[in-house]
Amino acid sequence: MRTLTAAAAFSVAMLGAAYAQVVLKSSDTHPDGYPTVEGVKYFGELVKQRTNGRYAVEVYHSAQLGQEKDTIEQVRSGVIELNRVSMAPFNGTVKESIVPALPYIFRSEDHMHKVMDGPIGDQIKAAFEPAGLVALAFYDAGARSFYNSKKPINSVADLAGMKFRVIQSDIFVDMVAALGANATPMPYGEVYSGIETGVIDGAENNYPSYDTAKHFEVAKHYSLDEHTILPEVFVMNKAAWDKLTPQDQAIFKEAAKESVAKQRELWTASVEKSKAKVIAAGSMITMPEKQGFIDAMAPVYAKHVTDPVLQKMVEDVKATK
Ligand code: GTR
Repeated sequence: MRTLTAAAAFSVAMLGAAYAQVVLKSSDTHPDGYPTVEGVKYFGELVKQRTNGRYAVEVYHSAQLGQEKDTIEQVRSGVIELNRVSMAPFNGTVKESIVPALPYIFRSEDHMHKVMDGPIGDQIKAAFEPAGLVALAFYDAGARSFYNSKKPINSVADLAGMKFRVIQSDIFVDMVAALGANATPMPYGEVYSGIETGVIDGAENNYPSYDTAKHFEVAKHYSLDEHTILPEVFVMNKAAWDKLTPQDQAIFKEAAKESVAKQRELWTASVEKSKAKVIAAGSMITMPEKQGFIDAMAPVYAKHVTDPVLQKMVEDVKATK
């Protein structure tokens, strides 16, 4: 009898634990194994451990839940609880997200880290709240550069009249126009066929994206102009966040912070791996003369940095040592 009662109590406890688990869905456009996917998985493991299994995270990689712009709507409305996306698609909704997307605003990846890990990063995080989101972490995405199927790019003049897919942000459209080329914003998932069919001449991204999205197969010329060192952002639906106890919020925050260190480590390794892979596959790399690109960006700043809040932020970024 005693054994039976104990067994019954045990299964009730198990049942209770199973029902108590809240599964949070997270989206990512990248394939399994990509540093952002692994960063969020790591976050999920820490959260699960530290909440004794009350919360778990399921990462839907490879754009299973849709293209980035659509999944941003899903996380804002609460259809999914979490999302890892680039900062650029937020440029139209979260004003402060414009700052890290500006061309050549960061002197180096180290400079970007100092800014995003400090008070300006906190200011940007806070700006996501009115959009119904809590920005949990910023992840690395290296520097974005142009690649194309037509010819090597060594200077701004070489870009004249070419057609590039850009990430969905007006900053990028205007940046490409300022360089004398044409920009078409389109979802990431359509870029490969766009280049293959000649609808566009190329796109712009970092080494790991150029590699894992297989764009290197159709665009052999990669020119490292490094126009933006654009971080990623890992966001949570604000209503879902508000349901957490303060103790659980602290667990989520700490897990997010630890996942940043993990993601950065994986990022550095993946850049090297992708670089070696695309070069071995025949990609031709050029190092264009950068100053011409930097000088061409004045109209982008003149158009997008008119708001005093943004002007101050840009100054603060520049002053960050
Ligand atoms: C990648 C980024 C993705 C996505 C993609 C794009 O570097 O990690 O989140 O924004 O670029 O260009 O659409």
